[in-house]
Amino acid sequence: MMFLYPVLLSLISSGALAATCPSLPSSPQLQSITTLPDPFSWHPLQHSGRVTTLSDWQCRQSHISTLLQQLELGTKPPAPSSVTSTFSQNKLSITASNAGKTISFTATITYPSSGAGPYPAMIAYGGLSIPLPPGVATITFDNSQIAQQNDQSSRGKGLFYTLYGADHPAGAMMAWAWATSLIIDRLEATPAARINTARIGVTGCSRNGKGALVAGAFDSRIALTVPQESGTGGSGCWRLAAASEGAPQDVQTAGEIVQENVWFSAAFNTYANDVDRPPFDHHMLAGLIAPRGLVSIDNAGYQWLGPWSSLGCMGTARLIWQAMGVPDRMGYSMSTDHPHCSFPDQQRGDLFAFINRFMLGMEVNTTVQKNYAGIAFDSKPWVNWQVPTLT
Ligand code: MCU
Repeated sequence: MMFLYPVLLSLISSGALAATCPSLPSSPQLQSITTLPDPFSWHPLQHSGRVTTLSDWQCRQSHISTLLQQLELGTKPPAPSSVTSTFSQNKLSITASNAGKTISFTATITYPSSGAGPYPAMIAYGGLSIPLPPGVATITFDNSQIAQQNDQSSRGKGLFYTLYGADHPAGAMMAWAWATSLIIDRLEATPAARINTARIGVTGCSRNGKGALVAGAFDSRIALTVPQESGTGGSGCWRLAAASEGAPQDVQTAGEIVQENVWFSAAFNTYANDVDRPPFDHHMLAGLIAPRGLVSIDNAGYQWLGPWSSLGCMGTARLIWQAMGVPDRMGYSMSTDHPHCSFPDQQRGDLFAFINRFMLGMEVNTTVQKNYAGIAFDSKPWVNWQVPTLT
């Protein structure tokens, strides 16, 4: 005992012992929650008290990640047994094999016109629809080739499902997140590509914005996540969309979204008309990104996107960064009406502050909470929990 004591002390101070994290029950008992769920409660784990320390919060984040995968998004598989890549000109061609199946896809890099690299890089689903300051590379890949997203008939179609089988539980967004992680893996292994993998961003607009949020939530190497006009299923919360539907025009809801497309796991169909049941909402999906950088770019011009829902949902998400002591790492910008996915000048400074800080490493102020359209969200009926100061 005498000589074990110093070992014990050093284990505690290194965090190795503090990292005990109880596992969730395999079929958690869900209860109906009509407000935005408390990110800092342990529900549905039977546990007294709330999350109070940063190490508890890490554990709780892993629970939230598991629950989101189980009930909404489907599981993200680890990199398959064999992944190789070749790099030529500006193309990274990736080949992945699993259980006798092989697929290939390509990511295309557009380099800044000056400097030698390694460069920070923004991964843009389907193509870039935000401006970037000089010095940032762009990486595009065809996410719809990885998992199709035409309509309900797209379920199980795309390269991801060729590899893992058409009945894999991952919805399209989780399949794209998997491909995004593979791209980052191969960039790490390919110095000739001259990308600084500690300064990766991910973005996309609309449906691809929903996907960008998921990618950022499920790969901790992504330094900055930029969902653009992602609406319901992205920066919006299911419960808020349900509450604002029909007032005065249609807001997209979970019930509609699962009919329209295959962005979510088929497992989510059970909850699409019962959105009070999942022990999370999208403030907690966003909260998986904390303490990394997130800036949500939204557009007040389309009721279908649920602007009130996005404003309220992301404002609530920011409380998670606040609890971690870093509220300025999460930004919000809601523009006035403009055409969908055409980035307005109004939001340029808000976006660039985040890129400058998290991708270009500049010391800039990222306290960005912009609501140009002046939408009012009263959090009182929706947030009935206190924000802890995690220690
Ligand atoms: C905002 O994202 C979607 C929306 O969820 C769909 O209902 C609509 O059909 O398409 C939007 C989109 O991706 O537009 C490009």
